[in-house]
Amino acid sequence: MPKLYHSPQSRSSRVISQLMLMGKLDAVDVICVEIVKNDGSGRRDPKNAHPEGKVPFLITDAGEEIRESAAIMMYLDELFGQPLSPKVGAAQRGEYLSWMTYYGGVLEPALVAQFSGLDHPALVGTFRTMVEVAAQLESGLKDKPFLLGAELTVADLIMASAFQWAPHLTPDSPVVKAWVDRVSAALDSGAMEEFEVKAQQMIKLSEPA
Ligand SMILES: N[C@@H](CCC(=O)N[C@@H](CS)C(=O)NCC(=O)O)C(=O)O
Repeated sequence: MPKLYHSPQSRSSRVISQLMLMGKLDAVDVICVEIVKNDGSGRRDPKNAHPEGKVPFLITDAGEEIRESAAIMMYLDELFGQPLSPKVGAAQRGEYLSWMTYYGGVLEPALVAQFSGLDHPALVGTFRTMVEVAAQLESGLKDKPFLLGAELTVADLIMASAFQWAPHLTPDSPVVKAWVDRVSAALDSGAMEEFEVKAQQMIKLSEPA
């Protein structure tokens, strides 16, 4: 069984949401770990196999280590028969891959630059800003409920997760806001909350005395 390292209310929560949506949460061994938070609280958990103590982190049945949310989410979708992405070679596969890599390559750096108040020509030159990200989302969502069309894919899960985590940074666009709401509505928020409470309890139980 693949091992997923997870910490509640973090970037690994979207991987749990994906597994729930695919009905595959039981097919993965979720190891709940502590992490160091942005405010300095928490600790690096010795149980976490990630080389820098981050989450998410996945170890496959063959022992291969996978880091980065997008890679982990694509791997899990593929492992379970691609229920949430266009098949390899099918139409829109390229568009899907673009959104998946745009997340880590552009959206996250632009979002972090915005909330930390960083404005440097090198950052803007390399990544652009949330203004361009908002424009891309608006044009990508024109006349369709999800990024690739009628069906929700992993691309929606990862792209919308940024704004579920930081609603105040959601672009001021009715189209983008309605899409974030649609993605949230597709997820089982009750089951997710219950899971996160249990995950937190497991972490507490394993804390050093
Ligand atoms: N680009 C990585 C970022 C992973 C990441 O920074 N995760 C945070 C949790 S939200 C973390 O583990 N922080 C702990 C630390 O930095 O030590 C991904 O998307 O997987």
